[in-house]
Amino acid sequence: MIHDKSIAAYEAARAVIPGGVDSPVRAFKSVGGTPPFIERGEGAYLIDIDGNRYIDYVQSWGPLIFGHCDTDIEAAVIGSVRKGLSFGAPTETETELAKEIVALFESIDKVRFVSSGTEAVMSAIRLARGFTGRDDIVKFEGCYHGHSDSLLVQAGSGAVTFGTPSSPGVPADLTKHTLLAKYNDLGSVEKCFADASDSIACVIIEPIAGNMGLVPAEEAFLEGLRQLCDAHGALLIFDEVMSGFRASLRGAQGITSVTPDLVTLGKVIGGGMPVGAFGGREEIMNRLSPDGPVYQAGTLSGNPVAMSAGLASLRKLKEMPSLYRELEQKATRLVEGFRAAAEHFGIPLQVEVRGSMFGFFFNDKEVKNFDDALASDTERFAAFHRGMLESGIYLACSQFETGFICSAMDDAMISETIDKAFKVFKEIA
Ligand code: KE4
Repeated sequence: MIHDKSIAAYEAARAVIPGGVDSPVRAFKSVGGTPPFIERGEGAYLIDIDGNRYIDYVQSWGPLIFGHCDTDIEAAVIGSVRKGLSFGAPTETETELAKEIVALFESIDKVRFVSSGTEAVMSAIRLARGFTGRDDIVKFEGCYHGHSDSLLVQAGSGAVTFGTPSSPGVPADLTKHTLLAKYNDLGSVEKCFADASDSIACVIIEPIAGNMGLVPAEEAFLEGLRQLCDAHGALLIFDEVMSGFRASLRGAQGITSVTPDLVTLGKVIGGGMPVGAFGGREEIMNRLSPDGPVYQAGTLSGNPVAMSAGLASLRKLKEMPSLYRELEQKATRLVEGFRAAAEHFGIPLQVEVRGSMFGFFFNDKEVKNFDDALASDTERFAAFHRGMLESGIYLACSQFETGFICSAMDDAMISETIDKAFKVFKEIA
């Protein structure tokens, strides 16, 4: 593949944008090489400015469950744009999207929209602190909840890639209120409550972790979190920014029997436009300004164009009841194909699937938490990623991310990807 134009574009970008990107993981630092600059998307494909075509398993890190340029979402956006881009005033489209989410998530009586997952989580944490009158929060090593200060502690996703899980610029005075526990290890959470029981406002978790690679929480572990939060008067927050509408039509809550007190959402609910949301029980949500004392605001929150994209996305998902089973079957065939190909060349590979989400670790041990994930062979991951990219397969550019299947992918694409993986595993064995 030729990448001359992307190489030039990357240099030009680096002159005026830090690292040449607007989000660190896009810089390909952990896999090497120049990130392709994208010209356009087309269904399941990305086309870069050098004309290279890739089957896209990233889909903008999750939002594009129908692939690129979905005609229904496009029509909704164009229709909305023609009425104006933004009003800074209420529109009925916000109410319509809120009703769709409330109808799907029994844990959500009311929901507020913001413009990113980070904003959704930051606001949910403030609401939990305001509702309980407590300051401390519990998060899990390897879980990523966006880049707000309190949560950039042992975070996953790009923060891991850069080896600075606790970023400079975050005051220790702030992170002293962030207690760390180990994923799938209830004893580590019991210890947090033993040390700080009456000061813990909430426990926040990705119920299906997608930012240390794909690592689902065990059902008994989630049940234990529920019991601990109830026993100590803390709120349980499910961060479903990624898993919401990706693991199932009801996110992880469509798979686990555990009900959280607050939920954060994003990605798919914007259909590719900037949308985040947080929701929960009415008694908690009513504490939010303007009815309640907990302040939270945003100029472009509930932007009508973004709402229209999200509404079209969710309404389409509701009309396709068999979609998640089909996507899960494709995801399973893909990673089982990867595993068989890797093992043929003596390369140990752990694989995982939840709905349309898939992950694989270059690791000879099952991955149950962040320490397990960190023991993966990231060099071999990088070599695999480079080989697949050069073969026209666009995978998440870090071992600590998750891949996605979209409805625009057919069985031939999955077979093509497996065939190409076989060749790359042979090269890197
Ligand atoms: P954003 O602020 O990036 O919209 O959402 C933050 C966030 C919150 N919670 C979870 C569970 C998330 O996965 C994310 C963001 N996910 C990453 C991908 N691992 C976004 C990609 C990026 O940082 O560029």
